[in-house]
Amino acid sequence: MFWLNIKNNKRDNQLLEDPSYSAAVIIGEAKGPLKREIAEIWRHLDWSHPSVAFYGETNAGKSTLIEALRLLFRSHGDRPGESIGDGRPDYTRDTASHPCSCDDARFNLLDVPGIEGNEAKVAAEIESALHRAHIVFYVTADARPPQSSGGDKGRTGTLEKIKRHLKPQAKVWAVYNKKITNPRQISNPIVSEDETQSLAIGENSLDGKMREVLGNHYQGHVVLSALPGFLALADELPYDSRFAPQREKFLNRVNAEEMLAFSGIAEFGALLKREVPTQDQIAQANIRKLHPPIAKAINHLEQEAETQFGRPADELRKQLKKLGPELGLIADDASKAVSRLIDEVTNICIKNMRKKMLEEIDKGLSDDSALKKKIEEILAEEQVGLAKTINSKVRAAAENAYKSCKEALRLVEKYLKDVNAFNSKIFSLSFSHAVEVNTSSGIDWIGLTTAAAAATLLTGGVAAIIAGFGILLGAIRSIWNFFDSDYHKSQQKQELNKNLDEIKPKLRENVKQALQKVETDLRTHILGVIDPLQSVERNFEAAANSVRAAAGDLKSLAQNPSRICQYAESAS
Ligand SMILES: Nc1nc2c(ncn2[C@@H]2O[C@H](COP(=O)(O)OP(=O)(O)OP(=O)(O)O)[C@@H](O)[C@H]2O)c(=O)[nH]1
Ligand SMILES: [Mg+2]
Repeated sequence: MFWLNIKNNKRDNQLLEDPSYSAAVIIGEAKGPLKREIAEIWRHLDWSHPSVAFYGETNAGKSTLIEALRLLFRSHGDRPGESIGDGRPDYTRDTASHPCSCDDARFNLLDVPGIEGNEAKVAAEIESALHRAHIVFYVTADARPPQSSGGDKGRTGTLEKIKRHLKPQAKVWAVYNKKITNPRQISNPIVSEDETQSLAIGENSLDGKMREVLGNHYQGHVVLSALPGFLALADELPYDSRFAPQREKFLNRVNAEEMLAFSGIAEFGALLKREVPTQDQIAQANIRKLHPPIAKAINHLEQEAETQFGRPADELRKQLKKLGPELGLIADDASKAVSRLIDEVTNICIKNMRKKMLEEIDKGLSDDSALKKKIEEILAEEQVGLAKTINSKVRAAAENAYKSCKEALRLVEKYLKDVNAFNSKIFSLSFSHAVEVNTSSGIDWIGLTTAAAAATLLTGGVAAIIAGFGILLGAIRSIWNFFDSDYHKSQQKQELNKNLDEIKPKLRENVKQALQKVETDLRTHILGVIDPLQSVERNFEAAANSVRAAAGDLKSLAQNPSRICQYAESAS
């Protein structure tokens, strides 16, 4: 996973939260290896000379078969049999290319090192030979189908290797090389009934398994016996050839024609000649080689588009559809709580004023100007008191709303974890960041704990209340003359009560205006909780689309042979 490489780098980690950056990284990380792989294959492609590769397990008889064919096509140089192994694995280490001709057909026979030996030593040679080949013969000395790993993760089965190596080939044949040691076997049919069954009958036969892994590019199987074919054709062996005594042994029992007929080499040579690819087939076979890495990159990009971006975005969208109305309910609750405060705080304020002012009247201050001063002080005190009450009660309402929002976000997060949206590290980072923007600062969320609270949330509101108190002061002053000492306390009280009852609706109106501003601010804030998450959803959908588009570009590339060639050429 690419972010593991760079996770310790803070700058890159921040960039990772930006899905468009991550998408670009993912696309770059898919295209880099693709270009390298394509360039490597392109380097080995041969566009003019048809090449026929012989591939298969070590010791299967590939080199022996090629020796026999070179003799058949009279294209052998000196010392026939030199390339044949001595029975130990990995005899052929480097791919040998043997030019042959038959009538007007010219082609190369590629003697490829064997699989299933010490493959590390020959893997690169096998790969490059297969890149070069236009048709492949899978040579096996076993009539049974190649084995798969059977789920053993520790090793790659022969069948899996065949699939990986030969799937990109345009045409693949199987060759069963029947190894015989005794010349007497030549009088028997080359394969037994059991072997025929094992080669061709049913899904679990050699043909069945090969077709299963290679599809219709698999052409079928051929039976032959390479060594008798070679020995029959090797009539000019050097005297010191290790095959001379073996040839003698066979010729003592059967003649060369019988050996050749038994071996099936001549028929195989005829088939090979028929199968030599034309120029068009060469080009098709070559272009086919370039497909698997493109398909791999497409597949990788499509998967990444969904796991990293698409699926998390879909799941988040589903959740936001529910979160929107839920925030609406939370905002409604907060509104109700704030509206309820209108009467509550107005009543408290009037009650306090009434109580304190009546007390002052009862005290019977000697000087009426002292009483008036006291009344004005009470008014000023209650003005501050009212703002404080409003602040603390609004804060409680906001705290409740904050808790509900946090809980709603926690449920969204839990759901996203349950549906594995957080498997995308990029998404998990972005989501957590968006939630943090909303919640990490606790109640500072809406600036209520700071000294700036009144200046932010309550700006309009407090100003309205203060302006309202001016009206109250005026109203109280209108009954100033009742506070002269000529009036009885009971009269003063009666006037004050009357006056406060008149003031009350005006104060209520002021409080209402102040709280309406609070309510709007709070509602906007609660509903706004969804905004950063909506941005996450949009950004991830856009990132998914850009990775999908990159996969789409590669798909159209894969469908256009001349563009593939241009791409490969520029990659090289
Ligand atoms: N008896 C018998 N032995 C054979 C036959 N074909 C090949 N052999 C023997 O099998 C051994 C391996 O043959 P090679 O042709 O070198 O096998 P290879 O597939 O090229 O092996 P690598 O180069 O290691 O991949 C040699 O000792 C051959 O003599 C056959 O038809 N009959
Ligand atoms: Mg060999």
